[in-house]
Amino acid sequence: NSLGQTVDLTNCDREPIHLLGMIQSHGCLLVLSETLAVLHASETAEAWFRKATSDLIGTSVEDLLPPAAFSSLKRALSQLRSTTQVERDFGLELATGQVADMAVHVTGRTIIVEFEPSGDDTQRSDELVRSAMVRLGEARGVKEVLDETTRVVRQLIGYDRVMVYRFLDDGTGEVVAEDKIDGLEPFLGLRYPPTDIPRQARELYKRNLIRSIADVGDRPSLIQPPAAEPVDLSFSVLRSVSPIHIEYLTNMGVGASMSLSIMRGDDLWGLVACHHMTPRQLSLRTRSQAELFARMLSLLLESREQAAQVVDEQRVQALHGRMMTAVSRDTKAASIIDLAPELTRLLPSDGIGVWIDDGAALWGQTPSPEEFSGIVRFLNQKADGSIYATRNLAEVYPRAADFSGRAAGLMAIPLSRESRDYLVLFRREVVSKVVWAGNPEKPAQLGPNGVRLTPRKSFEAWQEMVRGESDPWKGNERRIAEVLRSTILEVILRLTSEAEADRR
Ligand code: BLA
Repeated sequence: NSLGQTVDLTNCDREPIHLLGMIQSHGCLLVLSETLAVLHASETAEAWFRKATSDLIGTSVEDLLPPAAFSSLKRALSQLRSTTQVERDFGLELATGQVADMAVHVTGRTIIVEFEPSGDDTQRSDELVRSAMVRLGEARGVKEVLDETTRVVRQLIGYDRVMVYRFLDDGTGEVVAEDKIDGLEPFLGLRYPPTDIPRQARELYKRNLIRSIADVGDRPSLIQPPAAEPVDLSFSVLRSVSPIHIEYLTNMGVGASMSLSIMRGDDLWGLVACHHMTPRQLSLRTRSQAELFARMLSLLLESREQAAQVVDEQRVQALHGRMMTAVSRDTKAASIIDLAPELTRLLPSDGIGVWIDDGAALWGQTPSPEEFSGIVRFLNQKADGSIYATRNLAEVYPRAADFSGRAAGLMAIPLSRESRDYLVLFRREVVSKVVWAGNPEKPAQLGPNGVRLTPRKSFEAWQEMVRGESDPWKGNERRIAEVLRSTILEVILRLTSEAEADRR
């Protein structure tokens, strides 16, 4: 390959997966010049056009296609405005009598035209998408939307397993929703390291929102003649698959795979990841419907997350009110700890500690009172009056290693401007929280990179990576904490000035 070396587990984020020079063999690909002459063709094109590849090269595509198909191609080309756009048309009759679906896009100075067999799975898909969007629109919260997503996508494409895989800030991912046939081991709730979907693959999925692998056992078709600079297949609907990923899917017993990108603005929020245990070729039309669905899902999710944020703001407001009452001139730690259930609803945590005037109160899973006072001394050294958050306290405060099972990460909100008093939210080690629920049986056959490329080993790799760490404190959670902090400071300021007025 163009990396000039073998791809293995150590360098796969550098594998140029868009430059492999091959496509999946159920279709054919032509690279055309600006004058519509064939420059390169996949080996499969011989069967599609009943011509040897050497005869195809140099031929005008007009001479290869019946008039209707050719005018469809011209129409598609006239629609193209950017290099991120792929035009499609369906049910075109080719010279061989074969009925094909076509995808057309531009890369650099060349035009890429791809043909695939037209499927018979397309009849109901428009209606399925409509009905799916209605059901999804009725799902209230984010979690409900994701659960419903796995059901409707499985209905649309008929795969054995459909998951929603969400990316976390550290590049790891979590299976947050799943719908599957009985008998498959569940992956719901499991986490995976960033390497499982390497950086360049994630970049690609941001630009091309659907990735389909029709047959994991396929022998890909070479694009001929090989070019000095391999054709950029980023937007190809037939792009062949990295051998590493093929090995992963094979080890998993998967026959076909498809992923839809869920976008949040310009970021990849997650994937709808779908597996079929045997090869399965979805028509381009059904895949286009799935892509349309994913585009609408991204918008819907964004609006649901915004709604959830409004609810959070209302909760902060409500809490503000109760804080006002709890924080008084002679505030005791115990009066704030009463708010723990509400606090943990806003800022998911496993335990809470409050430290005021050398008095401590603890709630839920926390360090012991002695350990807590050690933490407070540590915080006092750090203190600059702002919020302090870490997912791995032991890294900066080694004694925390003793209690990382109970409290691996914390977020400390200073309760006074001198910042000797704190509200501390604790999170336990995430590894001890997420457990593999599935069947520990070994897969029957393994590829050259062995067990590492299986979901179970991959899960273990994630465990290694995050050992001693809690779930990260997300940006919006820090913002909520910031609001709480200023609420509390405001109250304290008012109390101080009242006290001063009393004195005068
Ligand atoms: C791609 N890896 C992917 C994709 C998924 C995963 C969903 C998108 C392509 C697809 O739809 O099949 C990962 N799939 C998972 C995970 C689960 C799952 C985590 O079902 C869990 C249930 N993969 C590895 C390692 C490497 C790797 C260690 O596990 C490299 C060292 C590479 N994964 C890899 C590459 C791709 C990929 C290169 C891109 C494939 C492509 O689009 O060509």
